[in-house]
Amino acid sequence: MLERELIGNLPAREDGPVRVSGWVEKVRDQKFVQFVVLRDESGAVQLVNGGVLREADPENPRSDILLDRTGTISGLTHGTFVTVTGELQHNERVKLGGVEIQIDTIEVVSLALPDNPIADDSGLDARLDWRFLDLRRPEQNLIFRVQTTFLHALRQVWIDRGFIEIHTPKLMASASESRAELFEVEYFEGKAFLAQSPQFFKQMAQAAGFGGIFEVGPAFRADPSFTSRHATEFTSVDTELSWVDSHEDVMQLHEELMVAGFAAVKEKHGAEIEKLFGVTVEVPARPFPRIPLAEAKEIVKSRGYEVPRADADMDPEGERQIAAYVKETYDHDFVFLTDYAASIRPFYHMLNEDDPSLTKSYDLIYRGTEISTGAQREHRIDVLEAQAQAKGMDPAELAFYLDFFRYGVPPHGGFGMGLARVLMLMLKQSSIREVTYLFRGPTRLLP
Ligand code: AMO
Repeated sequence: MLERELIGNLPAREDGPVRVSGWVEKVRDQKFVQFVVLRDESGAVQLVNGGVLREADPENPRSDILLDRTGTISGLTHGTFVTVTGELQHNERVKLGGVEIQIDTIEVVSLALPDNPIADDSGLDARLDWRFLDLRRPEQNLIFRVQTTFLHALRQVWIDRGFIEIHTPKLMASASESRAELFEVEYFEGKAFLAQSPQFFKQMAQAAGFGGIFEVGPAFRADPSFTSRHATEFTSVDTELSWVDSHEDVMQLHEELMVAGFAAVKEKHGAEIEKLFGVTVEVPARPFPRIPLAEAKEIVKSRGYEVPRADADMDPEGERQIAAYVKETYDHDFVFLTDYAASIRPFYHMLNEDDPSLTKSYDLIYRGTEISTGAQREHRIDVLEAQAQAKGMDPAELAFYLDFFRYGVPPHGGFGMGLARVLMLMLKQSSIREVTYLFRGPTRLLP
């Protein structure tokens, strides 16, 4: 490994010789002194050259550099990667971290073309076209550090509880959720489908006796919409656990995971998020409010908005309205909407014993947007088969899945959560495109 100091560590270091590597963010070329702002993944620092010599001095071996007689520094284009050695000096007047580096040597490792294809005010599409340059911005870098911390905290909870991490196949012989929004791909002489969710395979782990499992992986939806919260490929955070009494057990696990994730992000990045995004990360209090869907619709109606179809899911405006109500009433950013009608839920959700028109399921709404769906699953094969039939599912296509339930399986439940939606809402970003490493949508397959 090339020896270098991370720029973020410099303020804590003592003055003296130092070697840093990064890319050039800015060059200010004044007559006898040059300033370069150098950035790496951890921060930015000011480099200084000159300020002492006015003309070449044969006695001073650094004379060429100090006067930039080779034009190396004045020729540095934005984005050029360099390695610099020099003298670290603390200086209170330097705004950037209170330190600067007097340049001894500068090596151009990889020169950038002079024309920067994007600027600070470029639109989102242009930024996504040049995503690798866009990701050099400190805000973007922070988003992915936040994502790493968030997922690490979730993993810690799962691991502490003895859950097993699984990786399910994304090529399937049949649909994993519904025929709608299904990508079909050529598969040798036949065809395959891209997994819309790990749903069937995470349930398989229950029949396999794994107890609790989790998966963080891609899910594919041939959804032609251009909303701020839909992608054709997204990262799905999934978990499933055995021996649940109802969806209440799943909601409790869900709460525990969210609290752990938010607490870790607040602790590690709270100050930087505040500085770069002007957003305060709030760790949600437990329990999160729970409202049955039918009641939520009544509440929304009493606020003057009627969800278009009585038998339908909440629409986006309904989600915003119920979130506003929950914020006013409980001062909470999250709400579980529960007891969805069976007519609008997949066949694998368990029905409510007291009212079989309802399912033992929920959606989790965060700041007015759905981030998750969860449920207790139907594990009794005769009931499951009847529910699949009632939904018009093709029994032949489901045969492999139904077999999971013929050889013994514990009661179980779980949820799936869109990772980008959580980050978008946590950091108050306008679209999941901002918080997805490389967004995929109906008209975007590049880069
Ligand atoms: P559902 O279809 O509601 O449930 O998806 C779960 C969560 O995944 C996210 N999501 C999306 N994110 C970005 N773009 C999309 N096109 C998109 N579609 C869904 C959302 C959503 O809440 N198998 C069930 C989960 C379960 O019951 O375990 C499922 O897939 O945040």
